[in-house]
Amino acid sequence: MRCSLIIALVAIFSCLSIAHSTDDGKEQGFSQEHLAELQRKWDTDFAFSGVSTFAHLPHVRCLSSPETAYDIAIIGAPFDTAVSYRPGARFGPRAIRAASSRQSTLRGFNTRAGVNPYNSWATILDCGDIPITPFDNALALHQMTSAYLELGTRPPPSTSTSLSPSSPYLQSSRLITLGGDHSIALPALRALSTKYSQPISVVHFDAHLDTWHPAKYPSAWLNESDPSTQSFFTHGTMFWMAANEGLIAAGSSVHAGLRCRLTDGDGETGDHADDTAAGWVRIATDDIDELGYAGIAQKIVEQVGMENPVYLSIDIDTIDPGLAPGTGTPEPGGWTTRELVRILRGIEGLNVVGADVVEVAPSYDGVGEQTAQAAAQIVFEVLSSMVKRGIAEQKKGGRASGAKDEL
Ligand SMILES: [Mn+2]
Repeated sequence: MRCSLIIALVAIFSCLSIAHSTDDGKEQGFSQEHLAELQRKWDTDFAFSGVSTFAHLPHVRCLSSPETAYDIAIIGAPFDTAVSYRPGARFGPRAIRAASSRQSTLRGFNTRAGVNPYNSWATILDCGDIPITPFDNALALHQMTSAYLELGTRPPPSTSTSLSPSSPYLQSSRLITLGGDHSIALPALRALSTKYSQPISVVHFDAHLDTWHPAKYPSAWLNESDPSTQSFFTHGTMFWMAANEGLIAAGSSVHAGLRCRLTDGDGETGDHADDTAAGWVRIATDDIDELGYAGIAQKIVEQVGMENPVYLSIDIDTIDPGLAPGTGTPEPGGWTTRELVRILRGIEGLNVVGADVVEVAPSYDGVGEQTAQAAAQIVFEVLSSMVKRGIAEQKKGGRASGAKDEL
């Protein structure tokens, strides 16, 4: 018995030893030259090859790999059971990833921003998707909140070195979520307000308010005989819930791109009154005709300020459905993709601590995947802004160690 136990232990340790040495090709007899040659020839992808991650970024299941550190993580939230009209945004993350395939380190320089976000100081990973139940929205909300807390509070790589950056911006990791319906913004804000111990300014691009009281939806069954408030959590009410929970910084949060119909007029008792009471400022889609894209960007920056922590939440339905039809609640008469991109460039200096691109529902998209491509472009612009602000913070004296280039 004892002898066989020893043999078994020896066998286990032998296996561990082999597994370890396989990680290090040198011990297996592979020369450094050979390994370098393999890397040079094969460790690359064309736009159309490879397993689909955002922009061919390395994929790690970060939620179950607590040792994984990053400055910026792409995370999918494939959730769409809180929608009021067309479902399908659970397939948004995979569609956006596929549409991002022409983005890579190799040709990633953003001429509008003057930066290549994939070849900079930042470690950027695709952390895969949050596994979210489609059967129970209370559990789904709990799962998403837990995931955002786990991923959003993880220290970036540079903070574990002796040359830890002095800039608070560089000391913090940040997430960009691929939605998913818009309700995913509630768990994101819960996590961010916990992380920063304060309400978060929200810059919300959307055709819709999303601050609707739950009773603004058919709610006759919501009475004392049915005390459940589960139906409160929807993709049109999550900012109402967030405001009630004190998660949103009143007076420094903005909607932009609005053109939705309202429940009961624009007066003191209407949807806008509820919205104003929660501290929001509204910029309509049509304001671009008077203000131009630069004027809209300026109005957002003036409202939010450059230092407040900002959650940037971008509903793809901000863009006209002629250009981005693959979405849950399309509203004709929106901005062009170029106009939205230029507005995003105009607000690039904000202190964005988290972001999402939501409501991409590929089953309604065109054969050219134009909606998913617009979403991938928007993620690229947001990434560029996050990296560009990091470069500015480094120049102010908070330089992170291990920076790959000066740009
Ligand atoms: Mn919307």
